Amino acid sequence: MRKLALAASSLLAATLLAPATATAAPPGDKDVIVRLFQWNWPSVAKECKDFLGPRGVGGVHVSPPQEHIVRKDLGSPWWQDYQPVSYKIDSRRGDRAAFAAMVTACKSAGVKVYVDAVINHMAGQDVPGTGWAGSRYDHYSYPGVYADQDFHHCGRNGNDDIKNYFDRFEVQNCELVNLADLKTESEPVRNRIAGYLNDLLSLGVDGFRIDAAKHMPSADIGAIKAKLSRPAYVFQETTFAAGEPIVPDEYLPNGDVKVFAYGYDIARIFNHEKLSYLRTFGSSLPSNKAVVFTDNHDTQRGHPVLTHKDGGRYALANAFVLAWPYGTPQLMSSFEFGTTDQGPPSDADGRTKNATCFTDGWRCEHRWQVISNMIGFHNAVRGTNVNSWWDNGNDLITFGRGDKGYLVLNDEGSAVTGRSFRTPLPAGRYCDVIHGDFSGGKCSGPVYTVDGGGWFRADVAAHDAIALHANARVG
Ligand code: LAG
Ligand code: CA
Repeated sequence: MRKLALAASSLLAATLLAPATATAAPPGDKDVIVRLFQWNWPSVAKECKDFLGPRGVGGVHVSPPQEHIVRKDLGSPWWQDYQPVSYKIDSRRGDRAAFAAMVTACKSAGVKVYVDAVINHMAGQDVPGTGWAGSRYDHYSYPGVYADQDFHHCGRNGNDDIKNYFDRFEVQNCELVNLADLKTESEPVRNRIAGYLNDLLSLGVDGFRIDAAKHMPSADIGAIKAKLSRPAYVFQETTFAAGEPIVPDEYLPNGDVKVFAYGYDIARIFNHEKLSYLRTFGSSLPSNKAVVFTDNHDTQRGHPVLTHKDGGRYALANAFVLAWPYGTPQLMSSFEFGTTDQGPPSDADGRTKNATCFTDGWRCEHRWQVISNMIGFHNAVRGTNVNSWWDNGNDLITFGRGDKGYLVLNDEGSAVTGRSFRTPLPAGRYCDVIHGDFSGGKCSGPVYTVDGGGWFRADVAAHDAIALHANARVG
């Protein structure tokens, strides 16, 4: 199964452009974003201080902070949070004070905070209800926030739902799975949304992941962004399937876009094809506008991507993501789920429990040794180009980054033994951060000596890797 022919058109799209220099768009000198999916505010705050800051993560992408519906009858599914009821900052993850404290803690740990902003729609419930913070609502009525005239009623398909993704009008003016679709072209609606985002900015937030971006005309997002009180980093959820009229490129004037094909392509290459195909990995979108990821909360539920369930293969794929100079890497941090709808570990009231890594179903992929150590590699090689590429025409690849880093990925079914590798690194002793942690000048794993010609000798086990970089030199 592993050696399927190179046929898929998405790979062709993925290989159009050679990777450019790493000029990621998020502000600051650290660009890696970690997505702490569904983590509550005290846990995010603690993780910023204990781990994300010290490990050189640039930003944390947190789940929606606004008041949402409550579906205890369905076991409080995770997707409650994508059905806003008001813009009160009060959710299953904590109230306004807890949110503000989290932002302060992350900022003082040097980690920027990016909020998942659900602004295309409100809830999708057909019957009246009460939201998390006590706000009453009905399908097109959110007292004090929105009333019927603020919503689209597209008049199609009987129930106003989107059916035809090849019809631009329908995708942007009808309802995404029954979610009441806001008239983002209307000035009062834009002002209301901007008011919410400005409230978050006033609490110190640095930017936004724009949920369901493709369901709003790009110009509407631009008009809302123009109302922000200060500059904010924006990355947009722009899913795309071949042939659709709405393309991610349209959204570049507003900020960055998420490249979904990247995760599908990398999964296909690691699962069925050859790592040597990674030589020109990327997409037709400019590197400094692309946010890339192996998986996110949507794709890991039912799409052909690599996830924490793939174990070592997932770690190796993320090692490549972090070593390769295309796009801004976003790392996923998940909770285990048996069914698609299953929410995060919660108490009897539906409040999300503290995230405790590696227990209670919190998978904490961002803390896996390979992945977390490769954040250090990513930061060490920032701004350098790929060089010294070598592959065996199959599943063994190696490349350098400037004179700062070198990666060997062996996804062959057998070990490579006694081989010499030529790196662009200056002579010295380097910690292999795939197998060892580097701190205080010491390495807890194997150390390799690079000679004056850049060579070192090593064995690499099957489905394994070696990563050396300038900020992990021993002695
Ligand atoms: C997104 N990005 O653009 C989120 O990443 C994605 O997770 C959101 O859908 C979607 N846009 C809307 O914000 C999620 C679930 C849906 C869920 C929806 C609203 O994937 O399954 O729909 O959030 O909660 C659910 C039910 C639907 C129902 C709808 C309205 O699954 O069957 O029609 O609620 O009641
Ligand atoms: Ca819309």
